[in-house]
Amino acid sequence: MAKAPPARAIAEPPITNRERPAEPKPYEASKDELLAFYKQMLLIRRFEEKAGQLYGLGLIGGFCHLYIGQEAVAVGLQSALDGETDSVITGYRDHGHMLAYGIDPKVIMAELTGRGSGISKGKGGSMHMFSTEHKFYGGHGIVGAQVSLGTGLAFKHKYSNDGGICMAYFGDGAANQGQVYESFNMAELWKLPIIFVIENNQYAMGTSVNRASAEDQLYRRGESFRIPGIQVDGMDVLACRGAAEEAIAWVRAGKGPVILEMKTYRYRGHSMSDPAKYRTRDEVQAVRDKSDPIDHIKKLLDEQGVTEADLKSIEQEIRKTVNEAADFAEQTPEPDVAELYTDVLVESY
Ligand SMILES: Cc1ncc(C[n+]2csc(CCOP(=O)(O)OP(=O)(O)O)c2C)c(N)n1
Ligand SMILES: [Mg+2]
Repeated sequence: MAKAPPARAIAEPPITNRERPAEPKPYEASKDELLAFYKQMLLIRRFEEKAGQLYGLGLIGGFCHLYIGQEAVAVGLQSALDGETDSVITGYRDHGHMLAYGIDPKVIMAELTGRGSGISKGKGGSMHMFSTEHKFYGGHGIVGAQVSLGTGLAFKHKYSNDGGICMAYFGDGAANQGQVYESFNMAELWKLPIIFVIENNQYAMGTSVNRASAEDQLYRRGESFRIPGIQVDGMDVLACRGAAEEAIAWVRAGKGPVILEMKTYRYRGHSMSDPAKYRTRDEVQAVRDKSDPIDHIKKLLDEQGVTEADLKSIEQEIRKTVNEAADFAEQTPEPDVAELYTDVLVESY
């Protein structure tokens, strides 16, 4: 019998032996920070509820994807970024990320209602909002496109040595796209300063992650590119912030990209026109009951001695802000007809 060939030399240690970011710990927030997280998350929730109502009234046209249930992700992660230098890019479910970056709810709501005072002059709508002033680069309707665009932003940060990093969000569905892996390869090869955030809300339109993904542990998706991945409880704002701290430390140190898989859930349909027949009401209710991100932070505030009355007055203040945004969005005029011809690329290229 032929002799078995000698075992192949292992030239490199397996990925588990390579250096990786430190295991994240839940962020130790002060009472004031907790209150700030609570306010931001509640603002997103109430804003999105109002957007849903305005859509129902026919005041918002086109697509509208709500972020309800996922608030802890954008708030926890973006609270750790440096708004002066870092950039953010996401897909079409973008209102929450803008609010978490401190962008005025009025101009976001006015964009939803297609008004000239909207952040994209009423010409972008829900999916196409930008604020270069805040280094918020959209708002993209093409699934996965923001991953390669975000890689370009990270390239820019490195090329101009401006100290910034990019946070590029995408969904569990987008995580199966080819351009994501081309971006992973380039990002690691060139050690680009980017955090790839997979918001795993369990569904891509009506398809559950387990039905569509051969590897449904999405934090492992960078293994063939040597990109470390961390799985995070995306319903816990302190876990999100803690993970952001470690990811940012790694990326800022020039060690290349990191993947954060945020395990989260969307309560509403994929968009406003989704009848959600692919899951039961009980499934949604069970998540709301057990792991709602806002209920969680309320409990933490209670432990810090924040009273029901304090929470009520925050709630009132936020409802007022949201109502003012809605009034503004209903009352300001639509863009001038001449605006049809502005901001359009007409040159040949
Ligand atoms: C390239 C491309 N393919 C398909 C679509 C249609 N589409 C819009 S959203 C979506 C699902 C994406 O799901 P996921 O990435 O999980 O993000 P989520 O909506 O859950 O935030 C699909 C297939 C699209 N917009 N772009
Ligand atoms: Mg999804």
